[in-house]
Amino acid sequence: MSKVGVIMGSKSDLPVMQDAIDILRGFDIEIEVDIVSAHRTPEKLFDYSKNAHKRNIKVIIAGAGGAAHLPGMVASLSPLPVIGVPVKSSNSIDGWDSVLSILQMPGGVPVATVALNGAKNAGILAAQILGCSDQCILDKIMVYKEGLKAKVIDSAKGLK
Ligand code: RP5
Repeated sequence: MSKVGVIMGSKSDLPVMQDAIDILRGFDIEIEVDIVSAHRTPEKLFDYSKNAHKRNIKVIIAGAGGAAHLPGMVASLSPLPVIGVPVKSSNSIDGWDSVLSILQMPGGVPVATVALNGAKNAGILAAQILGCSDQCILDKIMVYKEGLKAKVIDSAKGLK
């Protein structure tokens, strides 16, 4: 089965990254979660990035805060699509540091960057990528979107 790799620079990122894990589990998508630090475990970063696609991982979600080099470095080494989650961490000034570190990649090395702490959307985007070649996942995404619509319509009831 195709998998999504969910990695983060520190265990302190887990409360934010849990949203990606939860939504992917909700779609019954297999995930592999790990801590990979660009600055503290550069050899592990290299090994992970060079080999993730050999374990049937199809998309990588990478979250990091502060000087957030993890998603960009993974994208530089891996052939897989990388979704970056900027995390507002203890060493972030106000979050913009993480956002810009992940967003402003040079041409040729894309990282699909979601909003600050936007791990839930990263999970949905990863599911949508897998859904391009897996009808079962695509069906679940359509059901999920119907659910979003129903919630908005319900919330408007009784307002008029
Ligand atoms: C980044 O530094 C991590 O991704 C984390 O967001 C931040 C702080 O890490 P800790 O000092 O909490 O381990 O590399």
